[in-house]
Amino acid sequence: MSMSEKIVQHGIEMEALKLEYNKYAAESRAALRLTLTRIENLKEALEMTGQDNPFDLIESRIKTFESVKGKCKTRGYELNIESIRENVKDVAGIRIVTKYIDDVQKLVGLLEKIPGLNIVDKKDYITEPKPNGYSSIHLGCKVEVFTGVDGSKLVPIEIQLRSYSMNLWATLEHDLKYKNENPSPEVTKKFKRIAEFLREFDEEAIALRDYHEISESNLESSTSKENAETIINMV
Ligand code: 0O2
Repeated sequence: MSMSEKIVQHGIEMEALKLEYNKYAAESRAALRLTLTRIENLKEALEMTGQDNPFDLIESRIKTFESVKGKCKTRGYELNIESIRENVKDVAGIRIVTKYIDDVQKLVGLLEKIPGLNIVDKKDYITEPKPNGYSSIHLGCKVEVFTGVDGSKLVPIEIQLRSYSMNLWATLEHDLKYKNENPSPEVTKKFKRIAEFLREFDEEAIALRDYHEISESNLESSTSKENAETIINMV
């Protein structure tokens, strides 16, 4: 086969794979919709309690074909639909961002209770951040989707949970990696330092929140004590 024939053949194969991927992406979208509804229901139920809500931001996306191809290439996975189904577990992805770092664990505990979410894998990069400083919790789930044509299927979906500051770090680092695949060691070192600094910031934020909550409850109890004393004096 000549070089130009090979290029044409490759183009035809990629078009065929893209069509298969689009079908798979539709199943992933269905899994994403079901899961988002369950998460929104949980968020609303928590809001009804009137207590501080651990959810701050909920985002979702379906990986583009280009991004899946890139992941297969960098990870050395074969480029066919069976391999994508088997290896790329984050075609459907949800990201939950919390204000405080300890809200992440609270939410994981609640998500674990959602029936039908089927958490099959948990990667805790908060307890053990990646060497570059990346910090989040990734939950690998298998969501049952009924497709009229093929019956029911278990479709993988990844839920990422992280604090505000971890989200800021990951967004900037992702952006930089996108612009420059091989950042210099100096840049990598700086990102690691920023990650450490943000970890301290997260700990301080919890301390401030708890200090504020304790002062508020002291104030409330002293106010109610004063109120009670005023009422007794009036009697
Ligand atoms: P996008 O644009 O978000 O789709 P594995 O078992 O290793 O395959 P793992 O550990 O869950 O799975 O992580 P994986 O597959 O490397 O990355 C999944 C997603 O987590 C990434 O998707 C990122 O969103 C996020 N992520 C993981 N590691 C890093 C990191 O070092 N920096 C940043 N900024 N994000 C990270 P994509 O496909 O990279 O991007």
